[in-house]
Amino acid sequence: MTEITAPKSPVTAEQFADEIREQLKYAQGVTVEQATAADVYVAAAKAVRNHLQDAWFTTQADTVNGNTKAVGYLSAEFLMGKQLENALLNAGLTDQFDAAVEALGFQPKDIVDAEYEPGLGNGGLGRLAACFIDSLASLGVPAFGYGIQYRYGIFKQQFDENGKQVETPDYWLSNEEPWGHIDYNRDQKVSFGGEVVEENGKKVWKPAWSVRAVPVDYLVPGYKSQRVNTLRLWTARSYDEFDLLAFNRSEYMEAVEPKVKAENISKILYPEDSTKVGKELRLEQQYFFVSASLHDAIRVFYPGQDKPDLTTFPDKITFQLNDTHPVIGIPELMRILIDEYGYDWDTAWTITQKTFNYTCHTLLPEALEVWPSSLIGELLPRHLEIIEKISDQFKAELKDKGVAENTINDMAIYTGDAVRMAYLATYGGSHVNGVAELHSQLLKDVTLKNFSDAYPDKFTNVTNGVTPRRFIKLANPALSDLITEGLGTDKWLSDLELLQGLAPLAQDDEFVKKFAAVKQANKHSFVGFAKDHYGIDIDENTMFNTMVKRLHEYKRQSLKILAVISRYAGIKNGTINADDVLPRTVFFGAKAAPGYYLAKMTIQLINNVSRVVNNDPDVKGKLAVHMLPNYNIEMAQNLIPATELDEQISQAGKEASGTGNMKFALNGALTVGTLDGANVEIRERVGAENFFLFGMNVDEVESLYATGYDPAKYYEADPRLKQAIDLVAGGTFSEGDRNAYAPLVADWLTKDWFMTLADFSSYANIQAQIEELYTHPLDWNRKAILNVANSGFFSSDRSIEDYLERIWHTGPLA
Ligand code: 9GP
Repeated sequence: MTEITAPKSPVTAEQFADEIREQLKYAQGVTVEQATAADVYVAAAKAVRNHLQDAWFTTQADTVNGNTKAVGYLSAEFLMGKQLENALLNAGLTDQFDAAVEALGFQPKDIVDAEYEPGLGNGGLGRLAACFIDSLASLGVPAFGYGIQYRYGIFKQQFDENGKQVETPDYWLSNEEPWGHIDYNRDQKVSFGGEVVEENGKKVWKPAWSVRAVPVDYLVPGYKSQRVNTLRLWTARSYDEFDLLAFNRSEYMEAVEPKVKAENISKILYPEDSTKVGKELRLEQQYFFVSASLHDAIRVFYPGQDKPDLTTFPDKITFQLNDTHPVIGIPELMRILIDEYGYDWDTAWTITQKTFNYTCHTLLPEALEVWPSSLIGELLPRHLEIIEKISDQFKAELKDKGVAENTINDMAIYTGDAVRMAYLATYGGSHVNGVAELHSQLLKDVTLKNFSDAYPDKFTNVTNGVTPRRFIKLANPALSDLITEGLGTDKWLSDLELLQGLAPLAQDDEFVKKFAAVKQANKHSFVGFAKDHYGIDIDENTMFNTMVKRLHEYKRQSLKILAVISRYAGIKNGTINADDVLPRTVFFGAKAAPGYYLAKMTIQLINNVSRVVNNDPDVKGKLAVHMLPNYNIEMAQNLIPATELDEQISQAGKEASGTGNMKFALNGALTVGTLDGANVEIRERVGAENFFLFGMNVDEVESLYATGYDPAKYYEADPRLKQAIDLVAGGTFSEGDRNAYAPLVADWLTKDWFMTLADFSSYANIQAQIEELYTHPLDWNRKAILNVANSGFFSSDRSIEDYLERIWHTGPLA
């Protein structure tokens, strides 16, 4: 094992300033006098990267030469957030950076803000992947994140004058991007299409076209671990850049067609997280990054070997399949082993099954990918054959286990018409996990029940977590300082359960007041942030009440906006005494998939409720509503620390876990929520008395479905709800146009698949309890402290330790 060399730091601030100057001068060609904040950002990023370089090389060498199995995290999304502050923190260079940029005549915040946030993920799934690679590096576990360097990330969201969502492309690479190393010499060829022929009794795939997968390496520095792992994102390039003959025939578009076709593969992140579009390109993307990554791992672990002993592959690296997106890796590894390295089927299968594990992140059946077999056959004909054979083998295995014929049919991986990727992943890997206790239980009891009956030992749970470095230390420096003061140490940043030491301080009024002051200061900062970014005025002496997440019916933004409307109507018509109303500012942040009609209409409604409420003098000072555009990591880092009440109000049994809920609890917000996803575990840990629970549980939801759900009944039964819906239907939020929200209203009254109406009364009723507590700031803040103190479990470090123990069976480098 190579000796771990300490990172080059500590450098002095002067030295760091010199390094920035050098970068500006030699790499960027600008003087300090000419430099803008954006120039200094690039220079500082490169200077930090240089400091991480040696530790990166050492970690790579130890990963290959040591005896510790590495982790390969295969994920179509890595939602990293801005990198500079995080890299500085982990490299131990924050103070030097601050002093250096000040010496150069800049404000550190302006430099950090100059970074453009890469949006290579849709939401929770991608952000979880980013937290996990941070934790792997911080724990010193050798790991590779493998994904795609999309040219366009998740769309930028704006609102038009009618409040409708408008999507614009997020061209995050339009300026210099200082973090990635593009490595043309470690490229991989990925092929598609064509046919399978028999040659000398062997199946030979003759693909029709190929693209060049070029890796772009991002350094993933661990916090205080002196380890730097790799995030390898593939970008697609063409082997045929330019067809000169076509060009000379004046066929200019044709001349670049192969290039366009190839580069399309890594062009755009699908702005979807559960519905299905753009099938072909999406499958191309999945195969592209998975095939390149598997070949890359063989290159890394068996350098220069023509005939490596790949029976040892699962001892070198274990691959985690993040949702179904990378599951095509299972037939691909089979193909590589059989066709490229000559292993027999059984040996290949043993290696493959040992190599992969699968995390399922959803409970919505429609979010488990199912590919038409015709599409797989066209794009990956050899893989389709392999999948069919896996499917047959699986059926035979189930038969041997005595599973009934009809159950075997229900469990088919390959149905003839389609391939069910979740089933392939469950059979083709060693372990399957859900992402919260309740979710894992429901996977076993419902979604993958037959599989869990047949293979009970495969199933386990790993509750999600979030990195405290980004989501407490960087997002909430004031709270971090107070925690460190309270605990007398900053070790909690790498051992989050130490937060429990804060629990007794919830009884110490002086500490509670300091905690309240931190929250107030964060609210004040957010008021400034919102003014700068969105041009809005916010009253910081109101309760900050936040609901931020993707827009989806099951998450029930509708429930929140109906409750807001009902509050508004109540104040207006006097059923609620205005003097009794606790002033609140309600924040929403949510992107809707561009093709998701009702989700987009909900955004439009929220924007228009905001317009009406915020301009109505009758409710001024009592109620304000803001739909903040383009929710992203930066907004999360600013809004979460300022939030006092967090909304986690999905229908029970639909949110697999949620991770926003963890971030809010760790930043001292109280939660109003249902018994869903990780809310269940958060409530258990922080204490039922410190969590505002409402609504039906999973069993109640199920029995209501079973007995026949009639939403109109709930509309008739609660005058508050009726009034709110009537206002929407009557045109109050559409300048009198009664049709504007008709589809949404019709859905609520006749379908309401996620039972928003059934949970409305319970949700509206709990508000009195929330507001009563809020009028006693000491009591409120005591509970908020207990939320922080008891949420240490929700560190992604703990999640990774659970994966290591339950699934990966590996650990830190020696
Ligand atoms: O919807 C889940 C969310 O509940 C969970 O927190 C996140 C990370 O595990 O994954 C989300 N799932 C997806 O985005 C698609 O399966």
